[in-house]
Amino acid sequence: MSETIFSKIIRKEIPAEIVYEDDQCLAFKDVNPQAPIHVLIIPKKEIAKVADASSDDQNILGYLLLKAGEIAQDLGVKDAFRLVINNGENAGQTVFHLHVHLLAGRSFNWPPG
Ligand code: DGP
Repeated sequence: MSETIFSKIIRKEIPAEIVYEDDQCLAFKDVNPQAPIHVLIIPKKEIAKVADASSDDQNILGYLLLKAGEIAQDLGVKDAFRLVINNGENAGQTVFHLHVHLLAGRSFNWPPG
């Protein structure tokens, strides 16, 4: 995959409001928040989208969800949050480095738009 702006955020070449980091993932505030809390959780490994993940990525995919739950707890929203992963342009993906949106702090509709 070609590199995205998220690789630059991982390397700290451009700033981001980081809320969590370890050797496998990074979580930072979305620059265009869609809810009072809107955090992106990304693998440090460059995977363009869910559909491009392989069986080698099984652990990191699960890890991102576990971390999402922990970050929600740290942010005080563990009882009500929404996780979104857009896969592909027609599903709303604009940055082709896999990311989990963690949204909280308002009510959400179902079905999603
Ligand atoms: P998606 O549409 O699912 O690909 O979401 C991409 C998100 O990434 C979008 O909500 C805006 C956010 N975003 C794009 N560029 C930057 C950036 O440079 N910094 C931060 N913090 N967020 C970004």
